[in-house]
Amino acid sequence: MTTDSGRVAGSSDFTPTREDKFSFGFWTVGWQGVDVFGGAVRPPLDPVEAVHRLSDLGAWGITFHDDDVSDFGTSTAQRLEQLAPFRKALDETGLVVPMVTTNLFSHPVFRDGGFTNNDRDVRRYAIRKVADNIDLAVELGATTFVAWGGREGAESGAAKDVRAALDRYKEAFDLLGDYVVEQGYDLRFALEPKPNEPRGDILLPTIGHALAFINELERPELVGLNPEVGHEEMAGLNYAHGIAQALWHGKLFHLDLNGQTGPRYDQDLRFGAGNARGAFWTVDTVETGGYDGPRHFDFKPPRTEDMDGVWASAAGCMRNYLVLREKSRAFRADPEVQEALKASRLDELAQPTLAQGEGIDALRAEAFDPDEAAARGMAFEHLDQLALEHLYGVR
Ligand SMILES: [Mn+2]
Repeated sequence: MTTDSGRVAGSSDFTPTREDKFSFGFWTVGWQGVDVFGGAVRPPLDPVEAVHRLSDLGAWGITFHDDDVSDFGTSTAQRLEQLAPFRKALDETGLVVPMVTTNLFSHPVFRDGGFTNNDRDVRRYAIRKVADNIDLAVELGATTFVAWGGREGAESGAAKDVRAALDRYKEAFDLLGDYVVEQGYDLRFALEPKPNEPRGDILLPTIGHALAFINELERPELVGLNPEVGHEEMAGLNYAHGIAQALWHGKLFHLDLNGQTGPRYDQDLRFGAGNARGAFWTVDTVETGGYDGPRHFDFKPPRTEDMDGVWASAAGCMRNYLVLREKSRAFRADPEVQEALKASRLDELAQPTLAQGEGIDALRAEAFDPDEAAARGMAFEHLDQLALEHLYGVR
């Protein structure tokens, strides 16, 4: 059966739609390729053009840092005025702004960070800058405010008293949480962990560190996570496991999808490039784990690319997600996979270890033969082979 558009019903041509909720940071397609070894390779991108091009590609949303769309130091009122053409483009296309974030890392004043800068004057300025940008975010309809503390960290030991810095980090989020509640804003914060780069060591380096920090805040319900694929993989961690735990805590407020090849500099490859197997399990976890927020891409089209390459890279992020989503669905629907899951006792893992009313005594009374249990294989290799065959496209 085919639809009007010629698509075969029940199969996908991997064309993104608004329902897929794909969003892009303006700084991704707008990245001019400036890195530590070289200057710009591409012209500046007009945010209005970014909105139209992303909309044409099938995206649903666009996000930005305050200083992406107007100069550092611009007041909120001036920013809103300057954003008039951008907002017109949003209206024309139907693209939304689900998230906004603040740049507390580019200007030299943030050389030692914002909220945890040793310089108290800078900390006071950083909080003010974020409060101003929260006003802007709400004005544009954003409900998530991402906080990446890229310069909150150190290169040397005595330079940063980590416990004092965490006190100041908490102070900032407590204050901003109060601000959001007092203003009646429908806005939640999403912390973005990263282990290093640009600082030698960044505070809240992983999902786990950030989750523990959130529990120390005065309004933990307002604060969750924005985990990035590359940031976890830079630390050698399993991103799918990380977001699964964030979901378990009810803290997966937002996502940064991109590609990374193991522990090295932050590559920000398009989603699906780099660790392809990790990308498969990422999509499987996002799609089956109860996450319904934006599928947000935070990647950097490599410096090798001209603007045609940039748009090809952006389209590739969405296409790879849809390809992997179809593979994940096919994997879950495969009767042989369902048998293999049972053979690997995933259904048993879902059962409580003790039955209702049982205690330690029941366990002590049990006749259990460790040698007999030790002889049972887990059958995980067959299960994983089936997953790889779906990923490799031979099932
Ligand atoms: Mn990154």
